Amino acid sequence: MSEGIACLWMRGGTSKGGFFLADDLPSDPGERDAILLRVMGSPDPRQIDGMGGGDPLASKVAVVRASQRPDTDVDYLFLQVFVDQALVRDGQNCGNMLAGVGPFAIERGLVAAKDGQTPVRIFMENTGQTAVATVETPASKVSYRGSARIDGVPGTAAPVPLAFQDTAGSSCGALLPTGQVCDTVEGLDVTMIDNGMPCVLVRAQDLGISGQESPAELEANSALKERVEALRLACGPLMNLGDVSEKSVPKMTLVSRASQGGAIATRSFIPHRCHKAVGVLAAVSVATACLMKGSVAYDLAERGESEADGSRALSVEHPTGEMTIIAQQDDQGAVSQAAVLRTARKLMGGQVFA
Ligand code: NQM
Repeated sequence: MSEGIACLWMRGGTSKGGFFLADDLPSDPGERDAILLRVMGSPDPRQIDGMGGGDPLASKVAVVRASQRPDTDVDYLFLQVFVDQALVRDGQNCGNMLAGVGPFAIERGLVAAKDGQTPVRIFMENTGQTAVATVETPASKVSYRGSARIDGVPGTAAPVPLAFQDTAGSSCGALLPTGQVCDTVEGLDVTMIDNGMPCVLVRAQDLGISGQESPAELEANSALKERVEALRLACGPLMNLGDVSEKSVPKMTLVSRASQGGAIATRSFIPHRCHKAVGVLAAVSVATACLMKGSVAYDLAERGESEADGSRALSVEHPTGEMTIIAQQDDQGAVSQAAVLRTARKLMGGQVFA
């Protein structure tokens, strides 16, 4: 395509990528994906011929449209453009890119800004669930500047709190797709859980590592990577995800005791590269497992006390800091709502060429 396509390039949380209006892309998914592969420069480990950053966290796309639903403002479809394979996948949400969706929707006139803060109700098309993002809009304009700080991103920016409800079973059909809080697969104890993101939790110690290694150390450990991938391929069908050999889920999350005063420590393969931080909905799923007796996370976790309103702050440690999930439990102890603080920044607006 020689004509440019309108887009904003934005950072959302600890990820970045292209934000498009659905009407600016072909409606045919095959045509759309061919364009997005060209835009990102995939497949190529360096993505040298495109906008992608040679890392799955910088090879992401958000497609946004006005919602036709009565209870949401916009629909958001997340697409993972693989870096070194010619694949574009919609089999997961992305809670980090989600942080850019509210500001983008206001910038593009899909949502009218209020003077102060503007809540944007977002239907997440990938899993059919809803999130609410609160965007700073002084004088009815999106403000990206502020004093909120999130680990994994230098400096400060305007806060974008995200609230999730009813994310259980987003892709797997049930919070615990096997019906068990713990299973043994490939000789390892695992908790297969989906509270917004299908994750396989496994104790780092059971894989012969401490769980405090850097992503570079873990990526250099080819024996570990092979074992984790074999486990992932075995868990996929058990989680109702089918053959996952060409999918970006489930995420493989190695858990260990927190070392910085948090609830638990994580190292996540997403699924082949090791996350420099942790995914938002992956952290919600980990926090949920920390509250479930019998899970591989339960005995490792420091749960602290819950507040009078039933909420509980769980700090999920990751390689570049931590992400605090505020989990709301119902009378049965199940996590019914979760909230997390993110920030976003508009980086570039213009036309991208495929
Ligand atoms: O779990 C990366 C990210 C994500 C996903 C990935 C995410 C989430 O950090 O909600 O945000 O797991 O592929 O952007």
